[in-house]
Amino acid sequence: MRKILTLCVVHQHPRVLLGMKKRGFGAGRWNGFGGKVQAGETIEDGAKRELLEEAGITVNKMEKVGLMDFEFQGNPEILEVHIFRAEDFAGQPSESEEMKPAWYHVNEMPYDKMWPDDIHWFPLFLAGKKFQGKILFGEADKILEMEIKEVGSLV
Ligand code: 6U4
Repeated sequence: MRKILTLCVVHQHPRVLLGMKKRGFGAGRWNGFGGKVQAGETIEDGAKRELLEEAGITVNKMEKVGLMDFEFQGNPEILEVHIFRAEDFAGQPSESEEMKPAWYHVNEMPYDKMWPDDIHWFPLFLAGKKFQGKILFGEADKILEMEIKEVGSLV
């Protein structure tokens, strides 16, 4: 069983826009913006919709840079997360019920308050690489197995 999710990070070097997730899955962690793709929308359209809903900004152009499968031990569901990079946007990042946005300098990423996999792929993201991988999480979101590789293009 696969669940398709989006994750979009605005990267205006040397800063990135992250959001503190206030509720739901991953609450209490800084992350990109995103969520479930809805019936009838493309994955990219889903990512744009979530950016608007969660951060109040509009993005025209985004690039898919990562594809990660996340699994939790004992749970048959696979989270297929499509990761996008955006640079230009319109509007003013603003707090929503779900997320509180903040800019972080790329050298001061709050990795200890992010998903534990992020420290492994964000350096690729920040270097402008494309990547693909999978992670198996155990108790307390501890990483049990991890495979991340740089790829030339994404399917
Ligand atoms: P709703 O429907 O709002 O209750 P919720 O359960 O809060 O949904 P949702 O839809 O916001 O979850 O999606 C979770 C978000 O977390 C997506 O943007 C993908 C992201 N995400 C999930 N696992 C992640 C992981 N291991 N590392 C990461 N982001 C992850 O960096």
